[in-house]
Amino acid sequence: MSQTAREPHRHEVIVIGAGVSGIYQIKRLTDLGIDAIVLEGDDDLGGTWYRNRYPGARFDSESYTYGYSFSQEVLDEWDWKERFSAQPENLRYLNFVADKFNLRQHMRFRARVNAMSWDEDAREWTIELVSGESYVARFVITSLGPLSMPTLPNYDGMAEFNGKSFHTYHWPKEPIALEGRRVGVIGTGATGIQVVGELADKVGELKVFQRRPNWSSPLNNSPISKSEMATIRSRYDEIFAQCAESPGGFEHVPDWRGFWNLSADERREFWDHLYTEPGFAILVANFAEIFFDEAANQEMSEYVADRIRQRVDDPVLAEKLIPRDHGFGMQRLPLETNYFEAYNRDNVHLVDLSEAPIERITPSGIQTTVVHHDLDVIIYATGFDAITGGYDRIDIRGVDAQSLADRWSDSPRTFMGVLAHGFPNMLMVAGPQSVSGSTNFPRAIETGVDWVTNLLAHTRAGGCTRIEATAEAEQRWVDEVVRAHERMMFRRSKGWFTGYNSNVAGHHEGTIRYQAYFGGAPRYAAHVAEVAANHYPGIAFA
Ligand code: NA7
Repeated sequence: MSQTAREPHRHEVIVIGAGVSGIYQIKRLTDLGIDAIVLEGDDDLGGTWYRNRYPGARFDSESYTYGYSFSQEVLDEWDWKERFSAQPENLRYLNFVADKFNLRQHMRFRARVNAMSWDEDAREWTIELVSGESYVARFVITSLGPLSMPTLPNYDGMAEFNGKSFHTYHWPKEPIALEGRRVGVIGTGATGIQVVGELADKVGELKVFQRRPNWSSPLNNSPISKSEMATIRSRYDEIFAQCAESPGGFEHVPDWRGFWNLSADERREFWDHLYTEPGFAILVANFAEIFFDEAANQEMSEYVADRIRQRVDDPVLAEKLIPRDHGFGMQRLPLETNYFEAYNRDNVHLVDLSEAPIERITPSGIQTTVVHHDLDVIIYATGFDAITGGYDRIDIRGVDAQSLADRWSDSPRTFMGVLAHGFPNMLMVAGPQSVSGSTNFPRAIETGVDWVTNLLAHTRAGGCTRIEATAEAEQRWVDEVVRAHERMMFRRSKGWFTGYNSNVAGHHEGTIRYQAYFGGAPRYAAHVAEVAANHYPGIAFA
């Protein structure tokens, strides 16, 4: 039926975002027979895995710990083919899950939400799309994704570049001819490091524009054979139980022997082993002291620096690739495949922006303060307005038309990352100050979706039509988030974990935003479970 401006579409629940969390959320809601739909801005489902099509995009989490755990059928039927599966396969997986449960029928694509406002009298949200269409719902569940708002630098001349240029998040769907081309990559975060490792031997010339080096260690990916997959399948219960016990939501668990109980030689021997282990083992199966004890962290950093020196032929270049302003694991650790070896190739060059910053983009390349780099393609791997960016781009107005973006301008404030005082009936999955930004994402979102669904069921069963976190409960959670954050050494580092982004006003160095909960997934899960078991203290039902 066509819609006029006076006839909004009505549903009891509207979910915003058809990524990893939105897919599971709509499954849970429709299983309960709730009238719910998903509004998705893109033209298909998949969120992060729909968007990030850049070469080298793949999981840093073991594939079988990233997949959903909620359906035995999915676990039985889906075979992971690589330990760290790549974007095309990950998108196929999400489509497989959505199609298996016929979830597409509940999704509206090209439905980008522009604004939403709370009507206190009606106890409803009105949601306006960019297209002008509108929806009304009793409850809104935001599953916006923590990394869905890409940010570009603001260099003069960016629009005048004659070649192709794009942010990695907007990598085009159609194939790009890169063979023989002169390609520039700006940014050396997790994304830039994946791109460089993948493209080094596929392009004519690759110039990597590095403002600050990042610590990075090997991903150690490998294929998963049929028989290995069968073993994994038989161990799923154990694997997910292990993830639930690990602070990061991974199957790797910290080593509790005690950093200082071992000799320096024993520690090095252990790290030699971890360096060849898959994924985040080197971070999360390491001694916990490296996150809290400066001396422990320094020794670990020196170990990884030596590894970089061993892998990069040119000793001067190797030193430029070693971070000096933060220790190992103090920002989100990128995992790499042949990243450091790429610099041993004749066609790959590091452009150290700390020596000569970018002055402007020209029609034919990048001008630094000392030299012009001729380029055919510029890849912006410049990161995201993380965790709160997806919220800030929607004009969200709560009680008395207060703006969520204004309320969060210094730092987000939430009750367990799920509710915000002053914004009734808005439930966040993977929201700010939950653990989803700080741990293995799907493990945390399954906790989040289940919790939100149970809260909704509880609210409906009690005949209530309005829920809101109290100001006191929100403040208590913010205090807990700050406490957990202040314990971590990385509180001083410049990365998206602490809300730093030089391209976003108010997110610059020196401003700490308490974006995520760093108390660990088990503590978070226990906390939210306790709140539910005690009939939701801190939430006002009406
Ligand atoms: P990140 O980790 O935020 O990295 C962004 C990179 O881009 C980082 O190296 C930045 O340097 C660099 N950057 C940003 N702006 C500029 C400008 N203006 N000039 C030069 N360099 C710049 O984003 P990623 O996409 O790599 O990773 C995000 C997450 O996605 C990742 O953690 C995974 O969870 C998936 P800086 O360090 O700020 O000096």
